[in-house]
Amino acid sequence: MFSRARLRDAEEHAWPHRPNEKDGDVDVTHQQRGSGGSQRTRRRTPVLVGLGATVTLLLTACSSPTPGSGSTWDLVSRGWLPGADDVASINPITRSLWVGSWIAALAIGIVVWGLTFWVIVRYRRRKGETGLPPQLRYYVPMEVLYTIVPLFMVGVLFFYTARDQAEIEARYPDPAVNIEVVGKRWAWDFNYRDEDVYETSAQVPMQAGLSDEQVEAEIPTLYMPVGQSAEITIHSRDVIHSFFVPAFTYKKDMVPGRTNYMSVTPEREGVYSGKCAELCGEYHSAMLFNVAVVSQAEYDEQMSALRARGQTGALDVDLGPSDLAPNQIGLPTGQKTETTG
Ligand SMILES: [Cu+2]
Repeated sequence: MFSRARLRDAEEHAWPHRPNEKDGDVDVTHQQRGSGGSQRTRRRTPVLVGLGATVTLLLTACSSPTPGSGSTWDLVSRGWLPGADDVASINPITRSLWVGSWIAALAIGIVVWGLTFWVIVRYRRRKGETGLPPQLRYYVPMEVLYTIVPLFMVGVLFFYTARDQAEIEARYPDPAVNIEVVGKRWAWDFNYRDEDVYETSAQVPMQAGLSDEQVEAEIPTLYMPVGQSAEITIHSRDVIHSFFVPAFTYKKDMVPGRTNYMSVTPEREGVYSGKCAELCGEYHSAMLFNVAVVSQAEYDEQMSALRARGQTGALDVDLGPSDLAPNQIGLPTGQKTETTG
C-alpha cells in the first residue's frame, strides 16, 4: 500500500500543478475543510445507519436455510451449491473449487467495498465546497498495482481451475462400465456397450399438456451401478446438446461429429434428474432424463429387461430420423403423443 505522504506527493506533482496552500494560493475547494464539526457528525449518522442495515441484511440472509437442503452449516460450507458431496466422485472437486472461488471473491469484495465506503465518506463534498477536487492525470505506482493485482488474481483462479479440470477430465484407464449417451432433438439414447443392450426414448410430449408425474413416467432412465467407475461416451445426432446431471456437479457438451467423455463413479444410490443444458431448439426444455444409481443386482436386472425387450446391440450415432422406429425418434412428427411405449 502507499503511504499518505506518497499520495500527497503524487498529487502535488500531478500535472497541471495543483495550487498549493503553502504558496498562499489556497485551493477554494478546501476552504471549508475542518470547520463545522457538528455538521460532520450529523452527516455521518445516515452512513452508519446504512452500513448497519446492510450488515443486518447480510447476517439475516446467512441464517435462513433453503428448505430441505440440510443444515444451515452444511449449506454455508457448500456455498449453497446444490446436491451433496457423496453422489459422485466429481462432487468434492467441484465443491472445493466453488467454495474457494467464493472465498476469494468475497475477500476481494470486502477490500473493494471497504475502500469504496472509505473513499465515499473520507472524500465526500463538505458544505460550502465548490468546483472539482484536485484532478490526477496519472499515478504510475497505483496503475502498476491495479494491473498486477488483477493479473495475479486471474492467475490464481486459473491455476486451481486448470488443476481441478485436469483431475475431472482424466479418463479412467480401465472403467468398469462403458455407457454411450446419444443426444437427439429432443430425447436420449443410452447404449450399454458392455452388455450390448440399449435404451431409447422419444420426444416427451410436454406440449400435450401432461402432468409433471406423467412426464416423469415417460422420460428415459439411465442406469448406473453404484461404486463402479463409468466412462460415459457422449455424442449428438443433430445439433449441440449438453449432458447435464446436476447431482454430479458437472456437464459436458454433446457436439455432432465429436466424441466427448465423462469419467464418473456414482457413489450413492438414488434417482437423479438429468437434462439437456444447451439450448437446442423448440422442445429443449422437454429434453429430460433420469439417472438411477442402483445396486449391481438391480443394474443386471435392468440390463436383462432391455435384452428381453429385444433392445440388443446399439443405436448408432449416425442414424437419422428415417432410420429409427417411431419410438426412437426424438423429433416430434405427426401424432407424437402415440410414439412412446
Ligand atoms: Cu438438447
